[in-house]
Amino acid sequence: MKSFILLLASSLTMSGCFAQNTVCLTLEENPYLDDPALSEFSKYVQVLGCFELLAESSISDEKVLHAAAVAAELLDQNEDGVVDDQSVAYALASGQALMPIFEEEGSIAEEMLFENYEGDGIGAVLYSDEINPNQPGYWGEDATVEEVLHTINAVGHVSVYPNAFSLSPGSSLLSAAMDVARGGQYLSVPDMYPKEAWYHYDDWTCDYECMAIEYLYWALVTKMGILDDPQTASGIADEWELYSAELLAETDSLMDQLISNTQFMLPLVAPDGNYCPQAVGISQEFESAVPVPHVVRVVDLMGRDAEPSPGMLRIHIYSDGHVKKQVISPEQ
Ligand SMILES: [Ca+2]
Ligand SMILES: [Ca+2]
Repeated sequence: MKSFILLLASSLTMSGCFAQNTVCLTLEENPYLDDPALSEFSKYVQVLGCFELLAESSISDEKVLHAAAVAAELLDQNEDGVVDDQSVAYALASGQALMPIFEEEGSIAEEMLFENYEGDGIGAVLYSDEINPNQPGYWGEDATVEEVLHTINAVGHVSVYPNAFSLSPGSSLLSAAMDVARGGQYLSVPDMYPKEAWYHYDDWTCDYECMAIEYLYWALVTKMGILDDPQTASGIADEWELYSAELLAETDSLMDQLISNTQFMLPLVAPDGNYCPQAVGISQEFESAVPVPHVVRVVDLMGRDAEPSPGMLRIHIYSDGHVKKQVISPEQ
């Protein structure tokens, strides 16, 4: 057992895990150094063949791997190493879904990206001080779950299931549910939301589509249960009132039914920052490789090397260190 734990620990170190979280994903060098939009990044992780992360050199390996683990967990909820929804995997891969991680606003990497990027694979960005591997997804501590969800939803679910998740007004089950949640169909932020609204985000820079992607995020993390504590509930109340799965089901049944529909395989289990689907394989491999102790030396009572000899007491020394006195009977 002790050896197994050591083996597991060393295999994790090799995959770049230095924290208490277990992350079996590999940090690599930026493969896009020739692309002017992406050349200022140095760290890279590729997740399950469909989601890429690029980070500036100053971002710790632990934070980059945390963001990668969260992406993997959201895409592969049963952690078997395969994206649960292959249609979403295909949409993310063909849309070149990418999460950039910057040291701070206005960093060189951010400027280069905004000036030169022409793709549609970026749904959100992350900054170093928004990442806390010890509090995955916890409001005010770790924005990783939110920003990665935005990207997966925007590049994946919206295009795979447009009738369900299209973002424009009057286009989908999502937009219909949001119009109820906000107490009306507001193409821009109203001066005042009606009293009965439970989703009342008031950021003027966030248009209807942006409101819809935020609404989808709130509903998903509510269902995951990671908003369900008094501090978070009061902290988010000015934007979103439904902090528990029970409240969501009672109050916003349209959205609750939409995200619970198993057809869409949306992530409803909160990431815990640990992602290592091959862990089972490691333990099985190790157990079958446990060597059976065998005799490595035979000595006599004086400790001198000796041949087994009928009737004589010999001491057998085994490969795992234990010793056994043995007398071969004369008949043999
Ligand atoms: Ca899976
Ligand atoms: Ca996990």
